Amino acid sequence: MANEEFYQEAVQAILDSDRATAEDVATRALAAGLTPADIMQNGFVKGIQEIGELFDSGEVFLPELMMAADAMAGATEVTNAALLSAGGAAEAKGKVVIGTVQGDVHDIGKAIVIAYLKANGYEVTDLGRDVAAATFISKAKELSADIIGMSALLTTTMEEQKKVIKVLKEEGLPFKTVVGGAPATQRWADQIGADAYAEDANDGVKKMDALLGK
Ligand code: B1M
Repeated sequence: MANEEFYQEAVQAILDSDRATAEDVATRALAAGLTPADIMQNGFVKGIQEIGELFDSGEVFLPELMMAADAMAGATEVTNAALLSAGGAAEAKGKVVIGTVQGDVHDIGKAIVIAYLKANGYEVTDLGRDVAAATFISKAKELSADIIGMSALLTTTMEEQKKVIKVLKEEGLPFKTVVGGAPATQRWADQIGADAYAEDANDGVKKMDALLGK
């Protein structure tokens, strides 16, 4: 089966909100030699973006969006498991605490970022979603983290990234910060004083490596 056919099946599984098929396509694509990044970026992510556009234009509603997200979560679990079994350095490059900011429940992208970080030798603590600024900071202190990673998918919740960084600066805390999520940009990161902006999971690894001199 050609790669393109897997990509189309992956897009369709998300459009159909069909978790079982999404998991099956991911499993077959990996067995056929596609990488987790290939099948995610060219297939499943395209599908969830298409659903997002349909939601935007009022052609699908929140229940459909939630079901598509569930199918996406199934595919992500399969590809993330493959990433993790392939990677893993002997000694951790650094400690990262990561979460989706307060008021925001989008966590599909964060799950992908976490899998990439772990596969590339980072010790990662997932704080989950809807994480308060105070929790990012107290967990980073408790675990002596090197980096705080914050994901935000809503223009309204991006402000939470700013809030965390403001407190860190006020308290003179040493943690590096990386911000990501669809509405975040390098400009936003500069504006709020984040140490780095990451466009996607791969970029997240690169930016954290650079911050820690790895
Ligand atoms: Co929502 N949603 N959603 N949603 N949703 C968006 C984000 C939206 C753009 C859809 C739209 O209108 N077109 C829109 C936001 C508009 C805006 O703010 N400008 C939106 C809205 C409005 C909402 C609700 C308000 C809808 C409502 O209730 N009326 C609501 C908000 C709930 C809340 O959070 N309080 C809501 C709810 C949901 C669901 C629960 C149904 C579901 C999320 C399920 C889940 O995550 N468990 C959902 C989904 C699935 C989406 C879309 C369709 C897809 C998001 C996604 O998973 N993308 C999204 C539309 C879109 O993005 N096109 C949309 C795939 C994922 C792999 O990409 O998350 O960008 P992404 O992650 C990437 C990079 O951004 C980066 O790497 C990842 C991997 O490459 N990255 C990082 C992300 N975090 C990073 C952190 C890093 C580094 C890189 O370091 C720390």
